[in-house]
Amino acid sequence: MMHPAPTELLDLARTVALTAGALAHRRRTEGVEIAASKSSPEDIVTAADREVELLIRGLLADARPNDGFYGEESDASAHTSGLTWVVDPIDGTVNYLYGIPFYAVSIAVVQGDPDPASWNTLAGAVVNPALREVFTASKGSGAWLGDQRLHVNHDVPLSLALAGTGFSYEAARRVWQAKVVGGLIGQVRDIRRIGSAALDLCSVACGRLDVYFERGLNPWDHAAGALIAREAGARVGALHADAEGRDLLIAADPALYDQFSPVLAALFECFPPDDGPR
Ligand code: LIP
Repeated sequence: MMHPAPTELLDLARTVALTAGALAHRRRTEGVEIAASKSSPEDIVTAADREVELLIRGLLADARPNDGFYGEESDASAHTSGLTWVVDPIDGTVNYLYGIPFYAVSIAVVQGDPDPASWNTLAGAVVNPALREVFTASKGSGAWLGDQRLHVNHDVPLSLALAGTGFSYEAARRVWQAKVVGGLIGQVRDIRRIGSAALDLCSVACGRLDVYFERGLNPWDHAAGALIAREAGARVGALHADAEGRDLLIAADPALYDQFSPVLAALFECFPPDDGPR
């Protein structure tokens, strides 16, 4: 089925993400209200998460009524056009709650179903409204921060790599993730926990991080950021030849990826996750 050029889809993603970012930022200044908790008491959703997703969903449906929608805070809807929008209205919700200026609106459009193992990501926008930063990419047209073209850091030895990662809303998994980080920290330059997978991936794209890895991400956390990292020259995936997904996501310059992934695999051997298959 014919679809618009990725650059055209990117214009829509960017416009909607900027509008949504402005609303999220305004609600932040007005005070954040926790609406509910989800998988655990730590896993909160704010009234703004829901309001921003509703706004995004409405704007996308007006512009492209036959596309599917797959968002963090509402029920999915199927496509008849072959395209699906994968949306995280506020990635970094805990940062948002605490007023830490590292949260983002993340919007991607994929060809096919919203499954990282099979989707073809055509365009993505990640907007950090607190820092007025707009990260974008469309397939084959590179990655950008505003109008600055992005490239990942090259020729970084593992021992000097600044590594980003994240922790789950499930306590048992956090304990396991901390063991892995404990085993890794002596083998890299240092670790950063930014609190938003979308911004972690954009940080790899713009060279603020050399490598990022996390286990347990949802498709909406990484859909746009993974394309932005890839278009900046990163390899994005899991261990071996696996595609990125809930089990694991790694993003880094290909040469660093090849140094990093065996180290992570060895740590997984040392500390087998106690929450099911890797
Ligand atoms: C967050 C991710 C982050 C992860 C958090 C959480 P949310 O997404 O972006 O990488 O460490 O546990 O999943 O819940 O803010 O959309």
